[in-house]
Amino acid sequence: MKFDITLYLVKDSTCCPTQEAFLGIVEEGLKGGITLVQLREKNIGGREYLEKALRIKELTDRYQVPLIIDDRVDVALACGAAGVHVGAEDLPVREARKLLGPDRIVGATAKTVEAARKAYEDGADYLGVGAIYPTTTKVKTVLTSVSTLDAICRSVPIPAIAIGGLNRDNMDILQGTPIAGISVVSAIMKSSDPCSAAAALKEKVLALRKECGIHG
Ligand code: TZP
Ligand code: MG
Repeated sequence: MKFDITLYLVKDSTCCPTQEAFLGIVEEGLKGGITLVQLREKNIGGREYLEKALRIKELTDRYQVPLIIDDRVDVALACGAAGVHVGAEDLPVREARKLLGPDRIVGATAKTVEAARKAYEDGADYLGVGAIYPTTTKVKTVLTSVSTLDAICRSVPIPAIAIGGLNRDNMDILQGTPIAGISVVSAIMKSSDPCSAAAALKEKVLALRKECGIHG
């Protein structure tokens, strides 16, 4: 499946008091130019995960933005999502690909060139690399250097995105690194104006890509 990974919003709904508030922020971000959305829920059962996934999918469908489900291939299939994102402790990329078939998106986390190559060979469509900066988002991660990110970008033919603590004011660290996009939580979800925040982030990513000779 073709997808645009320029500005990838990752989020679980625990940030917001209600599901409506959560969806409202995501919608503002979509208006501002988010190109891909990941639903990332922890510690909930499959039924609740599916209900949340169906609600957010209704929204992303309206904006024709693909929805990715974190970890759960079963939930992704049940809600008709565009794909899944798997990390080191989740189903292996190869198994996710087998279950989802050739047409859906399989994203993988990679923190080393070796892991990136393996994920690519096993069928991943994109790589998430980070955390580039310390993050306040609840996530089990360690920092990944920009030089590792750069090496990963240059070692596989699939797009790689930077994630972790990124915002419009600290992205210059990515200058010269051929990323396909960035993934953020707080920079959009905690903004008082998620629409403008998304638009500014996107503009910045496009400028960084252009400097690297990546157009479009
Ligand atoms: N993986 C590495 S860092 C991170 C994930 C899911 C969270 C990024 O969140 P934020 O708020 O953009 O730092
Ligand atoms: Mg995971």
